[in-house]
Amino acid sequence: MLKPKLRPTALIMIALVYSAVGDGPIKPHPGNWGHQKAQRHEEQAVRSKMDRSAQGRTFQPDPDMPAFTLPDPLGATDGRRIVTAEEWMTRRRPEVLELFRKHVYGRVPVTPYTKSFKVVQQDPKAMGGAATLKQVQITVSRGQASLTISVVLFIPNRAPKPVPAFLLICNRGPENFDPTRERKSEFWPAEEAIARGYAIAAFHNADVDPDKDDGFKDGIHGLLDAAVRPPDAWGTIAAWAWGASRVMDYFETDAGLSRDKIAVIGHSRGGKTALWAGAQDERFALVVSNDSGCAGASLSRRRFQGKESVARINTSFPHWFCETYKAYNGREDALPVDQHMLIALIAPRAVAVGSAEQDLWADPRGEFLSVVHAGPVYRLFGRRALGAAMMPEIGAALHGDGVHYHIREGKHDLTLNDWQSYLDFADRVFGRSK
Ligand code: GTR
Repeated sequence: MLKPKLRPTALIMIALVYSAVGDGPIKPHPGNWGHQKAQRHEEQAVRSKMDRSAQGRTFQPDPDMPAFTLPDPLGATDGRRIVTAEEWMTRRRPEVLELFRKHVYGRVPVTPYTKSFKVVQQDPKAMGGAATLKQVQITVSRGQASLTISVVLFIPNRAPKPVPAFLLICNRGPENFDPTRERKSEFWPAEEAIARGYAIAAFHNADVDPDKDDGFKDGIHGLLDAAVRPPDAWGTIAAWAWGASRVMDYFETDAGLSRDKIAVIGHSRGGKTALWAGAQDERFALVVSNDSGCAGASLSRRRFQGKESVARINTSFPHWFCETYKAYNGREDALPVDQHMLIALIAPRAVAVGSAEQDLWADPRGEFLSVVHAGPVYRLFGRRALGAAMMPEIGAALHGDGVHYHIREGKHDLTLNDWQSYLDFADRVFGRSK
């Protein structure tokens, strides 16, 4: 539980200049990319301490990891190399998006539907006068059937409008985004965001699609799916991502919000969802993945004991992805993509990835390396990325100008510490840093 008044963590910002060198077992693609390119660019990132645990302790390497080769984000399927930002946007990016649709998350059906927004409650003096509360219902209908996504949104009163906003795809119970603020949760620290001049919103993923393997009968699948689902039909993660875009549709109508400064954030299965939402929907200016792990930020090809594999995730959660993804159970090397390419789809927009030291199931180093290996795409846009050599120490963050990575001590969770680091990065991305 949070205390009503939260102390912002003091930031110690120091410039950290580092050059990229190899990271153990990764073999770069036989093309001229990755490490070689990164080595030529001495990169600058700004390090910020997140908490007292940042005392030079680093994440333990995994020397026994088998070697692997990543697919080249800049190698187009016709064999040509992508060398400009324009080529990436017009040729390679659509190709990579399509690969993720076809092989991992699945395709949204083209079934027509109608959509309406209703502000069902508004309180201009919420949070002791600090914020305006809006409760919004987004209703999606097809014929007589409909589905409603309930959104809780707080907008700061003492900030010039429009304001930037964070949207949490909440994969925990709705008590985590209590509109009454009687229950407070670090998972969605609304008072902290409001104090920093951000609007903050959340919806419950189950409103869009309940998180269970029910043969895609309920939720938005029940409403929009064809009678026979093809092997690349969307899974539940894609459904939640679609839901985040419907909330964005509403945001575009709300004059209090800066439509070009919207961040989408999720934790774990919600973090996978945030990445896929941000990859597809270019209206999200900042995409935040917290402890998202397998099929989120972490590289699938890194195989070491203790992390979740493609086979395991497809067995435990057979409804999360498209059917075709199961063909890669135990065959990660055969995937035409790896997760660094999902991060790259967000370029040149901002992306933030956070890990927790004890969260080996999500593979913190694999999450870091995805950000690093999305670097060649960020560099096409002249944006600083992160070099391959150094994970930040535990309890610290690295902010590039397009990408952010942090690792904090502790276990799998979305904590106030994580949020403060993401808000610090958002301040930089949205030009709000002092
Ligand atoms: C785990 C799952 C992870 C992660 C996590 C969560 O059981 O294996 O991929 O999504 O759940 O969402 O908390």
